[in-house]
Amino acid sequence: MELIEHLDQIGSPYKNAVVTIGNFDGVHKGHQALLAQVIEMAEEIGGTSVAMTFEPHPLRALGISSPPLITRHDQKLELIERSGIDVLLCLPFDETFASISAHGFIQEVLVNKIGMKGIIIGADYSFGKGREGNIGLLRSEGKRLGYKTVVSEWICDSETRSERISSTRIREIVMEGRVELAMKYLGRHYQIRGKVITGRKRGGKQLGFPTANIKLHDELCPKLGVYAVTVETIHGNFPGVANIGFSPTFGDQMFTIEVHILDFDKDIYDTRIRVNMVARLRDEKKFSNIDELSRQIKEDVNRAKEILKQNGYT
Ligand code: RBF
Ligand code: MG
Repeated sequence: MELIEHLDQIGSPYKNAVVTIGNFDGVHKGHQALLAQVIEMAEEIGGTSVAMTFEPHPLRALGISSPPLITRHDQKLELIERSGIDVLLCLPFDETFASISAHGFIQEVLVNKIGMKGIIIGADYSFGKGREGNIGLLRSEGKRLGYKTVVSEWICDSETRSERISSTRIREIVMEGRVELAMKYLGRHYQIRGKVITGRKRGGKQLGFPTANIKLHDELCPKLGVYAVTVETIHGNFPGVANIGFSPTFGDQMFTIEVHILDFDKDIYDTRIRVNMVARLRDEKKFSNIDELSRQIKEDVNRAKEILKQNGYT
């Protein structure tokens, strides 16, 4: 995949570019379907598949707050690359973009600069100054400028068939701790990333369950509680149990995200790890003593092992 971070990097227009534009936060099943359609149409016309997104998020660039990202820049890039798209335009949403008219954007940027011959977008997409760029405008300009416009259908929950898969919905689901459902909508487990930092050093000594404490890189944190997870480390992938919360048994009210990695004894301080949230086991509880908490964690470990085995991880 070619990554373009500024329009100036494009020398000549791409051959028969088929374009999609969006925030793609989460790169969820709906986005994946859209990207696949773009790749398919590009193949049909012997062209180039192109995805366009803005970094940082246009609302933030304008100083307006926006919800926590499901996938930050680095992960979004990886996932779009994995989709098989030829070119990713990841552009700064600067003055030029904020002030360009929808007409100007279509003609100058999409058609002249990128070489667009086809565009596939979701039904709710709008762009340009005052959001005046919409499907209607794309269609009418397409006739004049010689490109095809395709509006992509919504992808819905495969069981309920009614609930639309959207970034907004996935954010809610993750915040509710429903990581199993998030997995269905994302087509992969919800993942958090971060660096392993020094904790209170009591997990191993006092509880018998040492934990890697994570300084969260992500914006969206799942609901507090205990989860069965898989952990990607510099030493490979391992099953684990994670706790997100305040360790109320100890009463020091410090928020931590920590993971006990099963059958693991390596030093991973200061390295980056990725934690895939497979299943939610329970709420965090205040135990009357450390032994009770320790017994509960042992049970959590056994349940996690079972669940991960069922899912084919161990
Ligand atoms: N601390 C609590 O106070 N209540 C809990 O229910 C709780 N559950 C945990 C479950 C797991 C799987 C792990 C790894 C930790 C849990 N902890 C819980 C956090 C524990 O108190 C913490 O790891 C140690 O205090 C070390 O910081
Ligand atoms: Mg720890």
